Amino acid sequence: MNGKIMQKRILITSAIPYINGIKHLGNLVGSQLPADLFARYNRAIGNEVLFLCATDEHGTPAELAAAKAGKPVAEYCAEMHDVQANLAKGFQLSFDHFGRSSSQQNKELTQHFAGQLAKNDFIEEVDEKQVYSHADGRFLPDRYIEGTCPNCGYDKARGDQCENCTKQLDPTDLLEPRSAISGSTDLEVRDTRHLYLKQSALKDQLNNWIDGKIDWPVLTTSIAKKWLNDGEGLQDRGITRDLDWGVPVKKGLEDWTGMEGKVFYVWFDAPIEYIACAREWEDAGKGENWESWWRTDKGAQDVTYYQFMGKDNVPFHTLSFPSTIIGSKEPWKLVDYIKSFNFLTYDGGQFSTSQGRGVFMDQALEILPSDYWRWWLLSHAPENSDSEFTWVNFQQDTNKDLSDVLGNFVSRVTKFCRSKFGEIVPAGGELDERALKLIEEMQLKFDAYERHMNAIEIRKAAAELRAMWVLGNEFLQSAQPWAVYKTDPEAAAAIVRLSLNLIAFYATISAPFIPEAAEKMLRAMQLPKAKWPTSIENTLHTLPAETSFTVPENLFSKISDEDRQIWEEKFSGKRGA
Ligand code: B3M
Ligand code: ZN
Repeated sequence: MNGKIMQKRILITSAIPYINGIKHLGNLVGSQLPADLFARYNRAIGNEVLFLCATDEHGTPAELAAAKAGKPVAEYCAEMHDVQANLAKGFQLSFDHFGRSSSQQNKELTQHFAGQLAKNDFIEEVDEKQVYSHADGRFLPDRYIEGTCPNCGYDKARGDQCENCTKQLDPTDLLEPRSAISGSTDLEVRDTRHLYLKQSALKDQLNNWIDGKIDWPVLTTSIAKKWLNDGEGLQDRGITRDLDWGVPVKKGLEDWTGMEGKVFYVWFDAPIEYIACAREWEDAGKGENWESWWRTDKGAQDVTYYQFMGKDNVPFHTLSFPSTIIGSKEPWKLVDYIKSFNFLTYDGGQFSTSQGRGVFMDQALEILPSDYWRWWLLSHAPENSDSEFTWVNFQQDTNKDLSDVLGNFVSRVTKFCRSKFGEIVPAGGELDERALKLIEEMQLKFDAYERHMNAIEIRKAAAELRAMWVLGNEFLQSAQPWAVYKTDPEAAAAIVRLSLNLIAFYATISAPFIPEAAEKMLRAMQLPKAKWPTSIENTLHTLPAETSFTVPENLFSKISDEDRQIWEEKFSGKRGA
């Protein structure tokens, strides 16, 4: 090696979570957590990483949640942003910046993009009819109009669909329509003008772009292709709303005649926040030259950009946001790779925010350290199909992988060494046949691990990592340093030295999955900074003989049957009930 690694520049964004409420574990594993895994891994191997996330603060749900909390919406969003930022910290999500879509930076950029799209003739003004509520003093989006279903008589049908008989509805189809916000029946159909993004005009370009992405997950490309080519194909999208809260509709700095009092649709400004967030990052003094990450005329031509999201967000990232970027005819960076996820289900059903069913981020951290959740969620990431969280499975897997395998190895090696050689890496002895075989097998697994991490094959990467932990444990079990010590202390020293080095190795390579435990292991081995292994052979000399270490505190406690039962009960229904 010439000592100089080829450093890559990696831009990573996670779908930005809605502001209205605390996210559940299904949300977490579908975007922020795998994005963090990938960011940590890339930093560890020496790449330059910019990892961005933010809260998604606009739209009707934010307004309604604020009203429910009895707070002005700006105040509500500021508070909830801090709540989410703290939970992200609790889960060790290593964002370089956690921004806000309501930022001034995003407002300017969103208006800028709209101006460019208008200039390039990708915006159409359309007159529509919409329901206005006198009592609420506002237009009501479809889902905020309720009434009786003309098809089945269900009295809580929504303006877009009856959830009882699933019939698709228009608000005007409802019998006895009323506002879902105030219950008022004083409604009127009014004319209103909206802007549409002419995505259909970009259909061929989008198709070609997606066709070039042969290495993307099938989940991502199949969803994109479906919306591009199925049925009526790509539809133009309304990008404005009659709301107070949001980015005011403007063409750059210019007012937009006929659009007074309107804001951009939340899904128009939310992805633009990925870009604005880099500018927020710079403005907050955390870095510089944000445009070098986003403008291909200013350095971003050598950036590789990865996005992480749940499958329901894929159309917005493969069609709408690229339309915004391509339609601007400016050299903004397009995404290079979209990693998307299926859903995590909860104990035979859905996680439900409205019913408080399942485990939410704050509750999870109240009962266990983040590594338990990170490990289980990532090693069961819903990559190729939905996956299910059950308490039994969570208890079994974390007890086995974290306590019985990894934790046990670390504890046995360090304690045995302390009792026989002291808290010092013992000298003497040579690696025997068994040790050499271990190194060989470990190398194969490590190579596979790196391959899967590079390809963002998360479950496969987790399986290799687990297999490496198991190898160490099996080695210790068969090498039996405690027995060998009685007749050949030197040989036992060699086994222990190798095993202590394996702890340092495990700490380094496990850190993207379980950063807190990895940190404890490193500290115990008195290694201030982990260096990513170049080969197993080399890395096993990280701790030479005579280096001192300490026995770490217990890394993982087991989840008891009793705890499991209590939690099962507690999270089965209404949150807080
Ligand atoms: N807030 C939806 C979600 O959290 C939405 C993602 C925006 S990504 C630009 O699932
Ligand atoms: Zn119905």
